[in-house]
Amino acid sequence: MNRIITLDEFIIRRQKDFPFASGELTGLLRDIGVAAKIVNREVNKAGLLNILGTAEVENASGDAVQKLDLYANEKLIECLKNSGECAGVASEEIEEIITFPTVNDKPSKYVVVFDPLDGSSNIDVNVSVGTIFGIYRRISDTADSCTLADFLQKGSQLVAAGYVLYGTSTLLVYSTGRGVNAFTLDPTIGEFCLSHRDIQIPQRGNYYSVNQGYYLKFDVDMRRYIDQCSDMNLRLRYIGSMVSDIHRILLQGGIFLYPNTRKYPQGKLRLVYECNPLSFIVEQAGGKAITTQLERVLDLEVHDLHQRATIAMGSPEMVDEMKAFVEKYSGINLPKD
Ligand code: P6P
Repeated sequence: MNRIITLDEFIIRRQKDFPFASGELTGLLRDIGVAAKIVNREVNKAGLLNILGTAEVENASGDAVQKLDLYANEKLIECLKNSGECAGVASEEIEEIITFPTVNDKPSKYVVVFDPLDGSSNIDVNVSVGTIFGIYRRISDTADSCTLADFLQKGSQLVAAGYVLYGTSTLLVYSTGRGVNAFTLDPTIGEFCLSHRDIQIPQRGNYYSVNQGYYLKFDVDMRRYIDQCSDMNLRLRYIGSMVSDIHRILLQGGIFLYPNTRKYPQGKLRLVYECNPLSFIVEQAGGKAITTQLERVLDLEVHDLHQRATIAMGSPEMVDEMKAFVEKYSGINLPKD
């Protein structure tokens, strides 16, 4: 039996890979791990507490908020505020950024973006949900409070990103730009333990993941591409929880799509705290992440905390094929005559 390597031990060991690391990012990642354990404790017994159902409020994106969303949001804010390594946060659940006072007069170098409980409409039917996070180094003066500009950096500026998947087991998957590793929570010892070292996404897979119910609302090029996936006998897997759908593709290969629709002409998924962090992870695992307008997601200009984006991400060969297909059928990038 391999020796157990806990998340804390792994993060501390990896800090040695960064000659100039001074421990702040290490501390921040460990604090996120603590928040994940706290949220997991409640997610796992949500059915026993009065925290199921909607909270009768809407979030910044106009979505109905689940009670567990608010719980997860509060716990993440609490852990990050007390960490002393985070200058502020941006959350799917909150319209504006939250700036934190310095802890022990020590300025913080980082800010964190997160979706505290993605896919939360699945909670009441016991389907997996997830927390998504991204970490940026501040571009504002660390002597002052963080600013909105710290959060509107491109995804390519992320210094770390990851997700927690509250599923049949609870996994924390993260990258600091040197590959992707996953840790499974062992509830008997209360530790995340290394379970998937240096994840490499398969070059191609047998799954495509899209909300087929919107088929007639997609542009014709996307409909034809989805038809091709079906003609190639790919298997459709879509549970409406992005973290779960992406995790399957990360491990087994495939492509995840959320194209634009009439209801969401810019796409439904949020760029800052859904698409960018997950695109960072997928690229770090050797995959690709583009919009259905064929731009690299991590290169997108960010002008609003809650801006939406279309997305096609997963196995590199399948994303390349989708790109070629759309170029051929939609005239994008055809040589100008
Ligand atoms: P639809 C959950 O609300 C979410 O943000 C993602 O987790 C998920 O992939 C998507 O929306 C599901 O959206 O329109 O297919 O229900």
